Amino acid sequence: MALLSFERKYRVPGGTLVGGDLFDFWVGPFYVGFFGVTTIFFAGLGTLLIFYSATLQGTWNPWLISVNPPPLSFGLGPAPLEMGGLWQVITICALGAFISWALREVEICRKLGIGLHIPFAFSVAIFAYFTLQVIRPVLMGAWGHAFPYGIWSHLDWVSYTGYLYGNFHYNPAHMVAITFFFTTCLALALHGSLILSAVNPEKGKEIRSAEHEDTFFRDFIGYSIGPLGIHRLGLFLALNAGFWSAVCIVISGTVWFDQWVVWWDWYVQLPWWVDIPGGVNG
Ligand code: UQ2
Repeated sequence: MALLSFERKYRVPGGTLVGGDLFDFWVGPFYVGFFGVTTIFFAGLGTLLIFYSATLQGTWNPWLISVNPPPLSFGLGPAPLEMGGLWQVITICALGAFISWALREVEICRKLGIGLHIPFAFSVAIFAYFTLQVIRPVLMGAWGHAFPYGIWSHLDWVSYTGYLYGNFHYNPAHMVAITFFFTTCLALALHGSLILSAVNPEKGKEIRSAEHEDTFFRDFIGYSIGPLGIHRLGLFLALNAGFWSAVCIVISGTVWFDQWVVWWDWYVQLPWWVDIPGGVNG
């Protein structure tokens, strides 16, 4: 079936979570729904407020625009608009837009009768943002611990926050997160190259099938995870990358306050080598 007629066939009413059939329509190729309306509202308002914030800041240099959270002294209270209040409203708009976007994904999945894997996966990204901007600042007692909305300024925040704990690469959860990011790249490189190799046979030959893909890896390493398995693995790796990133930042400044290298003292002080000559105790 041609793609466009397929889309028309599956442009079915129903499956909405909110609003019944009130917003159950399409604009061009885009499904709207109640959450399409709320996405536009939050994204539009948030963007306008970023521009308003830039006028207060007095720069239109895109690298230098920065919407900053309130100073630490404001704690978890509301701040005046020009002193972090805009950041607070923009953060609410961002979360409103992200969550609306996820729920619009849910409605589309329900219409099509497919699983909820995509909104679930996107929710992990929202969770990582929520951890940085809400959970950790609340645990630490001030919105000022969240990151600013600016291209340059958020990089400065990452650098500052990293060095606050010495060398962030010693954070064990950071190590786990990076390992998942790298393994995600490995899996996608293997998968992308395998698929392209199968669908790009010599000129005039038929494209190769899943059996060829399996056989390549069985010949090569004695094991194939399979065409469904590689996608399960990919999703698992990618979601874990986001999840452990959230863990590595939320534990910094809430349950761990020292330099991260100090965390490894438990290893250096294991009883079987803590007292050897030339060891940490001399
Ligand atoms: C595979 C398979 C695919 C794939 C890939 C593999 C036919 C089209 C890439 C090979 C993947 C393996 C062996 C797992 C590698 C493990 C890690 C942690 C990266 O077997 O089935 O389907 O795309």
